[in-house]
Amino acid sequence: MLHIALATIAAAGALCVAASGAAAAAPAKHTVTIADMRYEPAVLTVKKGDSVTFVNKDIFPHTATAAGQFDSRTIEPQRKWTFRAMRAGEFPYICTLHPNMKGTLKVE
Ligand SMILES: [Cu+2]
Repeated sequence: MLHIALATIAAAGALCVAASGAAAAAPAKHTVTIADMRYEPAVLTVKKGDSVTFVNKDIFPHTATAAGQFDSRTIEPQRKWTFRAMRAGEFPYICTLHPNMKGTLKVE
């Protein structure tokens, strides 16, 4: 009887640890809004594994392009593009259609 009780407590404890560990590691979702020819926020810091969605609310097509790192290709107005930041670093990006549009993604 005592043996069963101890086993139950141990199992409950293990479950607790697993649940809190999973919560801490859960990737976050971030949004960069594109409007009026700008990225908002222009500088975004995320954790490795997080996902970033670029939402084009402008009336023009845009891209979010960091050469050799990530490239949304054309995001039409009212469309979005999501990618997962798997590499740590600081990635300046531009819109290839309007190269004066600049943003930076920092991945920790
Ligand atoms: Cu653009």
